[in-house]
Amino acid sequence: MSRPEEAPTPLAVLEEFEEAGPLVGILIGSESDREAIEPAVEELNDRGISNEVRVLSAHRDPRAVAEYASTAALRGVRVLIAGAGMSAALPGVVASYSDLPVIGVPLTSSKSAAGGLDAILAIVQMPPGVPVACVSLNGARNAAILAAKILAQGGGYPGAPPRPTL
Ligand code: RP5
Repeated sequence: MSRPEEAPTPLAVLEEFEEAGPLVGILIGSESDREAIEPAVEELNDRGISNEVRVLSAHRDPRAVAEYASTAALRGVRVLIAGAGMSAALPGVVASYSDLPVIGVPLTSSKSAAGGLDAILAIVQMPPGVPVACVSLNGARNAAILAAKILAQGGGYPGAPPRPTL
């Protein structure tokens, strides 16, 4: 009788990545969101907290969002910030693919139907079991401060994989 193939360990999977990720991963749904998310980057940089910004749309590039979110913890990322406008599905989709805490930032958009209220509702109204923290409209700086507070609690959660030392 043949033995079932062993699943790869997290470290084996980690070897596929060229380098460890930062502590905070920031996603935005569009290049047009970059200016609005910049205060989060500045706040994290001021605090010496490593971060990266990726432009990935939940609607236009769902596979890339799934790949990023489902591998973030393995790369050592500890908190995810996701900013989007209009039908802002990004934070919720990210939360559905990752056990990391996700902070959503509703953003105004020139195309918004309700001055940003559409994005607020899309981010706040998550179904039970898939939580997303939501800061104020265009509250990128607050998202970074909240991320810093989460990291200050120990940078992990029960059962979290150890932070890689690549
Ligand atoms: C959302 O749609 C993005 O987060 C952005 O806020 C909004 C408009 O995107 P663009 O049409 O400017 O790319 O998905």
